[in-house]
Amino acid sequence: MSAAPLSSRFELNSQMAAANRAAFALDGVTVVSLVGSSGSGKTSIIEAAVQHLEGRMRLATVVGNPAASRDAERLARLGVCAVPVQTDNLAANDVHNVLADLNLARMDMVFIETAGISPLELDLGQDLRVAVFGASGGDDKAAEYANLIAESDLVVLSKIDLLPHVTFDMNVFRADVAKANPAAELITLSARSGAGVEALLDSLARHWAPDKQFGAPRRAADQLEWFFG
Ligand SMILES: Nc1nc2c(ncn2[C@@H]2O[C@H](COP(=O)(O)OP(=O)(O)OP(=O)(O)O)[C@@H](O)[C@H]2O)c(=O)[nH]1
Ligand SMILES: [Mg+2]
Repeated sequence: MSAAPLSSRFELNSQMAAANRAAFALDGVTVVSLVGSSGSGKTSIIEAAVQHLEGRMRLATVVGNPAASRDAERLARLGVCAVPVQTDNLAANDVHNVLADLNLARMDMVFIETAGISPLELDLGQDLRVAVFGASGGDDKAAEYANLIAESDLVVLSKIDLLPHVTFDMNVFRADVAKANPAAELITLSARSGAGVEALLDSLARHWAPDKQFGAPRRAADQLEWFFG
């Protein structure tokens, strides 16, 4: 069997992403994808966010990677509904296949974690895309992944507690982020210490999109203190 041409793969993924977006909107759930290389710190960021929120918000997660069940177990230990998808490259179709497991009607927010950065499958039906980098990965990664940053709403540099121990020029990284996407906010945080996690949640609240095309009535951004406050 020959592989589908790239254009039809992109088209198929876009259609599934649109179907996901409609399903998320129907249940009034905001969906944030965390996209970044393996080991950049995505699961740790979700863990830190869950701990910071202290139950003020009902979260579900989809984790897509070749050993996803381990990440899902980490999140489940914190009481988060976590659905693993064993794959190298999470696509919108994979997310669609697990929608029923997410209990969307009972959720406020869904995080989707993926190390897949193929432009063909970048759209999973999320409202916001966060590009994740780790300080230990090097200050050249914003230039290397400029296309991902260009397609993202936010950029997170995690593991900043490691900055004293690694060679990392923040000015270089910051300038490359700004060059790739002048509109993207850069948030620096440490999932280990918790520094910056509140700033990330504040930023997500600012980007909150209550008016979805097909959506049930949503909470307006200025009514979100109940879970971010
Ligand atoms: N020092 C430090 N280590 C961190 C931090 N965040 C994550 N780590 C470590 O970095 C490693 C990878 O973190 P994960 O959160 O599992 O990374 P990931 O992006 O989810 O990785 P994949 O699921 O494999 O794509 C783990 O050993 C974490 O303990 C941080 O803020 N500071
Ligand atoms: Mg992970």
